[in-house]
Amino acid sequence: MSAMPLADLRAVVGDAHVLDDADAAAGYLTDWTGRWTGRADAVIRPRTTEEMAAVVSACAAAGIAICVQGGNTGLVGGSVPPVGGDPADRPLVLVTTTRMTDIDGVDTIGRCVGVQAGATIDAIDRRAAESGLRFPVDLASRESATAGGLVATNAGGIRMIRHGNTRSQVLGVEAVLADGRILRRWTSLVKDNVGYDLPGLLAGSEGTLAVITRVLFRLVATPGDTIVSVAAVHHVADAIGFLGSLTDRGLNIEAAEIMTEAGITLVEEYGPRRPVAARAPFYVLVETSGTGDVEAVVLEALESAPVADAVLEPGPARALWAAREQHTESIARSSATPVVKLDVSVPIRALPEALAELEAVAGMVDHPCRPILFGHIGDGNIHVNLLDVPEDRVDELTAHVFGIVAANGGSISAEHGIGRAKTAWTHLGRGEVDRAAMRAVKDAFDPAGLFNPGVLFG
Ligand code: 2HG
Ligand code: ZN
Repeated sequence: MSAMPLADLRAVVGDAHVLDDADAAAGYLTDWTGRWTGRADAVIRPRTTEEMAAVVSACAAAGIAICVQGGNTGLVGGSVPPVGGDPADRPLVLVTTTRMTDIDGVDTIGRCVGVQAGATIDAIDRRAAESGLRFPVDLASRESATAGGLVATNAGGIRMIRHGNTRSQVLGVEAVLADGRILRRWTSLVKDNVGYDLPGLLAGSEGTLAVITRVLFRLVATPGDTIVSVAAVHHVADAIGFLGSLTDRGLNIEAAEIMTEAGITLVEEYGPRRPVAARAPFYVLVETSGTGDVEAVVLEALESAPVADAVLEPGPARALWAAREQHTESIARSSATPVVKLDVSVPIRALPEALAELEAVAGMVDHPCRPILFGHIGDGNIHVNLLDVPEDRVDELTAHVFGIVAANGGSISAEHGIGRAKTAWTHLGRGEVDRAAMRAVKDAFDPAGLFNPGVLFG
């Protein structure tokens, strides 16, 4: 192994974009939740795919591990290097796509747009809107979360119920392989069935197979008139019933979220007003679209559903969304310790039981901790957030949560991925043969294990 080729890297990206000073690099090394702070010998900021390829080539030749970072909004520690640096003791660099923000013109006939990996959701959606279209992936962190990160984690988000996950939006990718060669699958053809779906494989690979540098995304039509309603309900089953009565009436569900009284009370302390006057254990927010008088149909559905109280407003209804969207930040501000974030899913029919069991988890350890549950009810996806958990109780609580999830036929990672947080638990979600096949794919793409060591495989 040779020493860090800093001069070569500087020649590729420019002096200003190789940060080997601890203070300059610090902002890139702690993840959004504050739980993980990694160690890297330098932070590298390439501008183009070719620069990224040259950086990877130089690192590969010198046996240097490479961690990849987009908007650093991930919630499982996958966007920062390992705490002690590379587990195999090699030098390690963090490459960030922060300067790779170009967005092409929209192809209005093929309904797609090519973007660099560092383009944010918000910027891509604004470009799509110029052509009357919409980027089908949306998350509360839309102003920071980037294309590369969305694809690498196969992000879900609030529009997944309508359009599917990020993988379903990827028509093409450009990515740098572990030896520095550039893989390019770039076609707006919806029918193109030649061999393995490599873009689909890179989606959800969490930076362990290649560095995604550009993405060709599908765009969708904007939904026209939408109605956002928030209903207070006494039982999760009532929320599910309300959703059913909307779809039975022919409406499209654009988003369907659930919150609890504890969550709304906490968020209210940080600004957003209560969306509904009445108090109830649960609140369901649904954005609907359709043809004809959508508002009248939603009102009719609300009248037939067992809801305690409800409000509705034409979309985008940002004020109604605020209480839901500010859960993550309010929770982070309120917890005395880094929040334990367990993003799980269960079959929708199991939600009422599973939510009750998950709420009770806090009482299972001998230390007061506060659970706040919320999530994407239409996808059976619950974000279990445990506040004030001392570090030495994290594993115990995680085991309880995942036990409940497994008993209810659910998944230990619904939409955030595995990252560093869940590597010890993947056996709960994938069998031995399945894990061995994933390992074989990793070894084929990255035989020296240079990319994102410690992510996904532990
Ligand atoms: C959301 O749905 C995100 O807002 C974040 O997936 C979830 O903070 C969380 O636990
Ligand atoms: Zn979510």
